[in-house]
Amino acid sequence: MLYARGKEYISKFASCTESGLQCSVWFLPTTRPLGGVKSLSAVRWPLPKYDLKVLFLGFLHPPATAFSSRPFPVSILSLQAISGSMVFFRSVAALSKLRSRLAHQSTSLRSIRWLQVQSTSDLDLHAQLKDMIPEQQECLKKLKAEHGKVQLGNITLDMVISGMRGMTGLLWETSLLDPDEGIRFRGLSIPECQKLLPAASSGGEPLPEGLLWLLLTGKVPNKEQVDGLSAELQSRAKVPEHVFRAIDALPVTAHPMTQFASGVMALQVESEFQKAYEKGMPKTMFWEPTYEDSMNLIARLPTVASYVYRRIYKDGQIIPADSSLDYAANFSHMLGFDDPKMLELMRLYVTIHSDHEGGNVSAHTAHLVGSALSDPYLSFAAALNGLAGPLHGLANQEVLLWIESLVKECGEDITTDQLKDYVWKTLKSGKVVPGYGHGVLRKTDPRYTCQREFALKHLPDDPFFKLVSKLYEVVPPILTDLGKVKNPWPNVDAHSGVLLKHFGLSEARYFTVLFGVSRSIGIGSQLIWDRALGLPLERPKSVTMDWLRTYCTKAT
Ligand code: NMX
Ligand code: MLT
Repeated sequence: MLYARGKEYISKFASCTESGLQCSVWFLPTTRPLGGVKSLSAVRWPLPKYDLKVLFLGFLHPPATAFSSRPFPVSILSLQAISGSMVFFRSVAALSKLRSRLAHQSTSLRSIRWLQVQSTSDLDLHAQLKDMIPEQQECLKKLKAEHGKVQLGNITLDMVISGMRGMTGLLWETSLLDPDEGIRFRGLSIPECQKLLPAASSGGEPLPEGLLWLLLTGKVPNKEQVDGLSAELQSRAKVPEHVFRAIDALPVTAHPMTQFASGVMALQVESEFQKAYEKGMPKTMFWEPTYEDSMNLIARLPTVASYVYRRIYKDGQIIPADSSLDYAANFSHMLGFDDPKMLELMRLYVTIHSDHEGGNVSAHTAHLVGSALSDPYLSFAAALNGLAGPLHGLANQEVLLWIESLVKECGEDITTDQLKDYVWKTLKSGKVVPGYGHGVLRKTDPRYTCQREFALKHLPDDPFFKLVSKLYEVVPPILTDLGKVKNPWPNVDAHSGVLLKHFGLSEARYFTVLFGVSRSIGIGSQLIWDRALGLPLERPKSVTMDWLRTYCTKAT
């Protein structure tokens, strides 16, 4: 047992030797698993023989480990010798060896998120995946062999006829949603991502490329890796001419989501997966062309999306890409918005809309369509059509239109009573209050909260932001009074529109396209893993009302 920083202790969990170099994993029990990253990374322990410094940090999710009977997050510190570059590279090898040994050693350790990596090949995302995939395939195989018959819950008739709410039925590696806490991307909450993922400038919003890296590998990338990925996406971003012509075939009045989804369908002509499948390839290779398609798709969407925007709202005057900019900033630039604060907003926007576990309509659709071995373009186009529904992604459009019609009716200086009347009027007309409620969340969406924080920092006096804040006070009690709404709190869509409007992107009907560009990051990442893990065709059982009646009568 060793002591570090006063009261806290670290304890060696496992170690191995590679080329004479010892490599160890240490646990640091803490209730703030990620809070101390900076100070920890500066800590040195005078361990015998080696000058060790913390280079890696991850944390083990509850439940409790061998070190405690109560559940607490545990930081895992992988210590590495730093006495010379040779040693450095050998220690990387040692760490990899240790890592795969640990994965087999303990079931609880499989939930470790390895958050830092260091080596030259680590700059290559594809190489990293290639490394990780066999390990993850083994994990899944073992899980199935050892626990295949374990029940995850009881399916009730209610679940069957109420949109499968609460029914666990999908494997989705990239993110997980907690009803109270909200989304975690590979184990990291939004504030943790804001703290840990590289930003364009110090203290800024996370770069979505960093999130893409995290979703794909489970590791927090460093700035060098993110810059490399930005460059890779840029190199893949060329959109063939026929895509623009396909969009041009639609009337300019067509909904932006229709134009966008049509553009994605036109991109499908380029599918590597389809070509490779037609030629024939072993199942173990499926993930490779899926990777190519997903990365190309993610890279090309900003160009297609901005084309749609400029075509509809700016007389078709296209703005070329700026290769000096990162993914989100370049997207904003191509749309026509170069205010540095807007670039920051776009980075935050694209990061937080990217993934929301697997059961939401768009993600689930992509997963389902992909399970038929339809390529990522076909799968994602299908997802976009789900995202275009008003109960899902289109809600961001609905929110701004709803607030604008409120202002038109009552002016900007609206009283609380007027607001209440407006909400009730909406409900009595048979409509939902857009931006409120959720199929899984039972508290305020952390994506709402981080957008609110952005507004408080950058546009505290914006009249529409003030209205959104007032609605936050007025709507939840009314929805609670209705008695049937399971979650009266705001979701991501309640806030996004007023931020975009503040910086001049005020065309509400376009908003869902932005959501779509971002969602490609989560969907694309998971599609790669779907194929890497060899997930099968999705085909749940359906039954008739007669079947249910007979079954339930017999059962009771
Ligand atoms: N306004 C009015 N009624 C609502 C609302 C709302 N915001 N939210 C739920 N309800 C109603 C819902 O329509 C249902 O009524 P009924 O029994 O008469 O059919 C009842 O409350 C129970 O619904 P819940 O179980 O609370 O919610 P459910 O899981 O079925 O639906 C949403 C979730 C998100 C579809 C629903 O809350 C909603 O329609 N919200 C408004 C639209 C919205 O903001 N969607 C965006 C979701 C996030 N996203 O980006 O995708
Ligand atoms: C999403 O981001 O997909 C929405 O919040 C809807 C959901 O999670 O069901």
